[in-house]
Amino acid sequence: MRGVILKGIGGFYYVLSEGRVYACKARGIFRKLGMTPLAGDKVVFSLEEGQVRQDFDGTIDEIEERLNCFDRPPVANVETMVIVMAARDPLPSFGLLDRFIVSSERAGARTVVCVNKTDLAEPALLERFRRIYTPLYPLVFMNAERGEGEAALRDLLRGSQAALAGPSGVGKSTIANLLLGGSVSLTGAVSAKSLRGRNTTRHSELFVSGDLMIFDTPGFTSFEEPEMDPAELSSYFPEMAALKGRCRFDDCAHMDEPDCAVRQAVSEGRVDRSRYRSYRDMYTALRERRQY
Ligand SMILES: Nc1nc2c(ncn2[C@@H]2O[C@H](COP(=O)(O)OP(=O)(O)O)[C@@H](O)[C@H]2O)c(=O)[nH]1
Ligand SMILES: [Mg+2]
Ligand SMILES: [Zn+2]
Repeated sequence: MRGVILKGIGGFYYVLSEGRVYACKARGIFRKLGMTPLAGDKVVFSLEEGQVRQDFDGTIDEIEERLNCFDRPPVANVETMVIVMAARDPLPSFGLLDRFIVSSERAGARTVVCVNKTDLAEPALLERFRRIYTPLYPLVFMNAERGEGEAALRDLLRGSQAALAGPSGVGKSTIANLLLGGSVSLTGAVSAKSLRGRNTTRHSELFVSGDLMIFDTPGFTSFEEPEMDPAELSSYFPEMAALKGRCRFDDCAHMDEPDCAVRQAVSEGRVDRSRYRSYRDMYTALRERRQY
């Protein structure tokens, strides 16, 4: 049988398959290979039949190849990364947003940008988000406290394993509750309380409600600076990647080289200045770290 791991606790993995949850153990081979099954893993498992005393339903035989996986929090297969910023409280940082976006792109996730707390926003700030990000990613404006924007986000997340990432206080838990709200989790563990509030989540869990699948991920409040070759960076800025091959030098870093198509595009307003600034800041940081 095939299914997806909702969570792992105390050596048991709770696998959702065709609307039912099975408590499974993992074959010893995974430990030998140094592989830990993670919430979000797609697995093949077999049911244990005819045991005298069954304290579990099945055994995980295979873990399907992962799209991506993360250590902190420990989850696999984040298909959609919703990056949440608040319009205020806390004030957004475009540089931070772009760093989150690069991490998402690098992980091969589909990126969605969500601006919450629109009720507290200066209209000019929302306009700035709209101008910069509308051409690049799906952009959702929300007031999670009032449920505004919920339908738009729901439409984007249908059928895709999604995580909410962003600084603390921006409303990730409020949004998760809104999307999953009122539904009884298949594991019986979801409650508004477990998603909200102070109690830090000790394990990662994938919550399923109808056709939504959302990781409870208090850990996605900061990404570590991705360790990568600085030359890779521009490939995670789609508007720069689109200009690939147009610079004078094939290995142009789009920093100070002559006849750089990216800098040309910035000066003509085809690539946003704030995005380019984020690129420069990240590039410089990556290059400096390489020198040690
Ligand atoms: N004004 C306003 N407050 C919100 C909104 N969404 C969430 N909040 C509040 O912002 C605070 C932080 O929300 P929370 O979901 O815990 O943020 P998290 O740290 O990202 O999980 C809470 O007091 C929420 O009630 C919103 O759309 N507007
Ligand atoms: Mg939270
Ligand atoms: Zn260039």
